[in-house]
Parts: sequence; C-alpha cells; structure tokens
Amino acid sequence: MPRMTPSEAFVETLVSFGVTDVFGILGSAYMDALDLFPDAGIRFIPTVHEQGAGHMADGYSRASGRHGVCIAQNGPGITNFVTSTAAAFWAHSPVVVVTPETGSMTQGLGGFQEAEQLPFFEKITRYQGHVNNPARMAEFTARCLDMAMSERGPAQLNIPRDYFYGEFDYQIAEPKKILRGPGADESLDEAAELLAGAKFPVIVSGGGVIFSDGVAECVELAEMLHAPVVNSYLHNDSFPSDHPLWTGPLGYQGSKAAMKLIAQADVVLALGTRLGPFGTLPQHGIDYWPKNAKVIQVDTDHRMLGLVKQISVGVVGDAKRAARAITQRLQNRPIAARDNRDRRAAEIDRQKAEWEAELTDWTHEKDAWSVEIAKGSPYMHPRQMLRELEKALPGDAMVSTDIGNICSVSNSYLRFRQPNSMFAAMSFGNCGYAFPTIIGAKVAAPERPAVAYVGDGAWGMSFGEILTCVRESIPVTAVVFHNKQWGAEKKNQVDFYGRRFVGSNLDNPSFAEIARSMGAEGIVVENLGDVGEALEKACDAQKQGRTTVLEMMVTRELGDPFRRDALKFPKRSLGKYEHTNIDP
Ligand SMILES: Cc1ncc(C[n+]2csc(CCOP(=O)(O)OP(=O)(O)O)c2C)c(N)n1
Ligand SMILES: [Mg+2]
Repeated sequence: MPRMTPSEAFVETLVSFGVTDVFGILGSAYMDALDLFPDAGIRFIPTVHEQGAGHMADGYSRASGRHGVCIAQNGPGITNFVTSTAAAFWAHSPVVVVTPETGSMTQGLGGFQEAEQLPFFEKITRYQGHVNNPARMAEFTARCLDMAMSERGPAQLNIPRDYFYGEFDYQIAEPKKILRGPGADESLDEAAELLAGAKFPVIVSGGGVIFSDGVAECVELAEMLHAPVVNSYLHNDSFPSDHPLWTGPLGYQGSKAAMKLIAQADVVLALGTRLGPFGTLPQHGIDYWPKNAKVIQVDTDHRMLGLVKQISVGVVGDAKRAARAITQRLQNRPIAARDNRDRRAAEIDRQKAEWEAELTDWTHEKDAWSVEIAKGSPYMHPRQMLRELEKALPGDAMVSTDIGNICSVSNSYLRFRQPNSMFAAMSFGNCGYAFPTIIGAKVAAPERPAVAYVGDGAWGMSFGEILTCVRESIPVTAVVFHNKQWGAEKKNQVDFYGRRFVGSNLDNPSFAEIARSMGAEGIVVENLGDVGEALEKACDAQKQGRTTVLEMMVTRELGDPFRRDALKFPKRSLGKYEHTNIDP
C-alpha cells in the first residue's frame, strides 16, 4: 500500500472515480487538498454561494450520469449546502457533499465555525461517511462515491479538518460496479401476465427509466403493447416526444391527453417511478388516476412499491432491465391489447390532437383576476410566450425549471426527444434551483444548449451565479419571467385570501441591465414576435462563450395554483381579524 497524506488519498480517490470537476467555495479547512486539484486534473469551479455549488453538482450529475461533487468551508459553508442537498435528495442525484468539519481536537469547545455537521444532513442524504481516523480517508471517500451512485442520492463525506494532515498507508479504490437486475422472475411473470391480458395498458415512464438509460427498452415495450406512455411528473424527458405513443406528463400543469388516457387504463405499468403524491394529484379538474386499474410498479427501491398508490404487482428492479425482461416474456404469446389496437391508436391520436388544439387556443388565463390584471397590459401573455419558447428551443437543449407559476405552466410546453434534458426542481421545490443547476449541467455537457426557466422572484435568489458563468466561462441562457410578483404564492392570495397581497408584489430593477453590468448579455423581450429569435440568438451566443439573460416582460396573470389540495378558506376566531374571513 503506497504511503501518502490524507489529502493525497482524498484527491487520488476522486481521480480514481473519474471526478474531473468539483464545485464550491474555498476554505482553509480543506486547502491542503484543494492545493492538489490542478495537478490531479480536477477543475475547481468557485461559485458565488455554496447553495449554488450544491445545485451545480446536482445539475452536473443529472446531465452526465456521473458524480456531482461539492465542497466548502466547515460551519457556514456547510450549512449553505443544506437546501441544495435536500433538492438533490428528491431529484435522486448522485451528489457527494464533502463537508470538512471543525478539528477533532477542538470539537465541542465552541471554537470558530464549529458545528456538528452530520445531524443537518441526516434526513436528506442516502449515506453519511464520517472520517473517524485519517488513516481511513481513502476508504470513506470511496464509500461515499459508491453509495451516492448505487443509492442514487446525495452522500455526505464529513472530514475533521485536522485529518487532512499526516502520512499513512492507503489503498486507493476503484469504483464498485454494481448492476441491478430486472427483478424476481415470479414478479416479472405476474407483470407480463397482467399486461398480456390488458385491454387498455398504459405505461408511466419515470425518472428510473432515465437513470437506467432505459428509454429504448421502454419504447420497445410500449410498441409491443401499443400502449400510450405518460411521463411522470417533471420527467418530460423520460420518453421521446416525437414518438406516436408519447402523450405528455402527468401532474401539475401536465398534459390533459396523458390524464384522459391513463384514466381509461385497466392495467398501468409504472416503470421507474415512485408515483409521488404531488405528481399524481388531480389536475385541470380531472381526477385521472384509474382507481380500478391493476398497477404494476417497478422501482429499484422496494420501499417505494405501493407506498403512494395501491399496486397489484411490485417489481424490485432496474427499469431498463425490467422493461426488457417483460418484453421478452410477451414475445410469442397472445396480447389482448393487439385486438383493439386500431381503436386505441385512434383514441391516442384524438386525445393528443384535442390537447394540442386546446393549448393553442389557451392564449391567456381566463379566471376573473387574470383577465382583469392583464387587461391593457403592454406585456406578453405567459402562455403565448411559453409556446414561442417551445418552438425555438434547439432539439438538443437542456432545460432546467424553477418553482413558480410560469415555470409550472411551462410543463405543458416542454417536450424532449432525448433523456437527461429536463432538470426541474422536483419534489423539494425550492425557488432558486434552476439557474445554478443549468450551470452545472453545462459544465457536464458543454456542447448542448443550456437554458434555465426562472421566475423573477426566484431570480433574485439566484442571479448572483451570473458571476460564476462569466468568471469561469460557462455560457448558459437564463429566461427570466418578469411579472413583478411572487406569482405562484400570490395565486393563493387571489383564490383564498380575498386578493389581500401581503409580501407578493415585487418592485424590480432591470434584470437585463444587471446582467450586463455583471459581464453577461442582457436582452429585454416585450413582444411575442421577438421571443423565438431572442432565444435562438442566446443559445447561439453560448457557442461564443457568452451567457445571456432574457428578461421576458409578461403580464401578471396566473395559472392554476400549486396547492389547491392543501389550502382552506380563512375562518378566524378573534373579532379583530373577523373581516378577513372568506365565505366560499
Ligand atoms: C426557497 C423557497 N422559498 C419560498 C418558496 C415558496 N414559493 C413557491 S413558488 C413562489 C413564488 C415564485 O415566484 P417567481 O419566482 O417570481 O415565479 P412566478 O410564480 O411569479 O412565475 C414562492 C415564494 C419556495 N418554494 N422556495
Ligand atoms: Mg414572478
């Protein structure tokens, strides 16, 4: 075993696992290791804020399927990672969060930047490795890298800062190659049996299909059954949108075609999806989940099987391999869905055409408040703008989306032909996710156009990272929806709180001007006719290394709210507040 310092063992293990990029903000706690990065061939990408670094590591891993790694100073640098780690947890991103800690000899004395760093991350990581002895640096580093990948989620590597020093004998590990199988034969047999007998099978293609590189296998199975395929919520890139069996996403602001088709299913194959509760709520007034259908669920995590929706068959397996195994079982046997194939094909076409026509006609929001507020506005209707963006997006673009009303409405207008293209804020739903995430994605895939959709409120949280784009030459495009409000939450005040707007209106500067003063391009777009060209030019400018902020001036109208399911009309007890009661 070669003798080396713990810093060398840490860095050599990163190299052995193929890590070439690390995001973070420098700090004395790990400077001894950082000092080695250039010679090790690791690019250190300094960011504006550690949360940005964490999201960049997330976006990097989502675009590449490789580890995203972030690192920061003990104490405050590490607490800044909490939000980004929680987001990566719910996005199932293999992020390794390296958290140098107070020195082991002073922990507990209340020194500088001291914190117990493991509890912060306990519930938002898949694995926590604590280097309890410097001689174990290589071992724990490797284990965290392995765990993040095999558990598909963040792993924390906690290192007391004095443990970077010394000299020990280390074995530098290679990545473990752990492959998951398709699932138990009996479960796959049952799944095939149900699907063979189904008259209206529908496939839900989830994140697991993307993570397992299983889109081709999902397509093959769908074609064998001629089953329509719906994307699970915010995984619009889990099935090619130009395929005749693609029907669009379920969930908030999703595709009515997808919802109306799955509502008719007698057998649902949920492939690589946990069927998250938010992503399967009724939408557009359609309670689409087919309550009498038999559900087959495939997930690598057995704890997800039947957790949210009742299932008939659970398969603990890899989505790609399970799809292939089911397809093989269906070969050379009678398939009931073939008998009514033409009728279902016509139904799929009809639902898709109806939804497209409805989207095209849906030029603005039609609720009373939206109509009133948008009246006479010189600005663009968000839906029309989103349609123009959709048309102009390059075919190989990667798009990240934030949490906001307009970002959510974009769910209906985002279609992808290849996986690893859509990086939404997923279930953690934090404002400020999209911009740093797309920066990380661009580092992983510099040849692909990278576009973030961000509301103006969320932009305020995240635009600082323009500096990272400019300083580090990472060219991306930010499309900022300037509606002068925290719209998604304001919508609740419109619907439930008598239009009393507390904290929801925003007085903004010119975001294009700010971008220019930070060294990026900034373009204000006010007219629908300019949207497509502006996006094309901005994507083109990425080839010249330039980052562009497109400041889209839009009306204040708002689409359906996020959480109609979770809100109640106010009913007060004290006389003082009585006037705020709403009688629905
Ligand atoms: C970090 C964080 N803070 C607060 C919220 C609550 N929240 C959800 S959406 C939203 C409004 C988003 O406004 P904006 O980004 O301007 O987009 P818009 O809804 O106007 O399109 C807020 C405050 C959140 N999701 N995340
Ligand atoms: Mg806004």
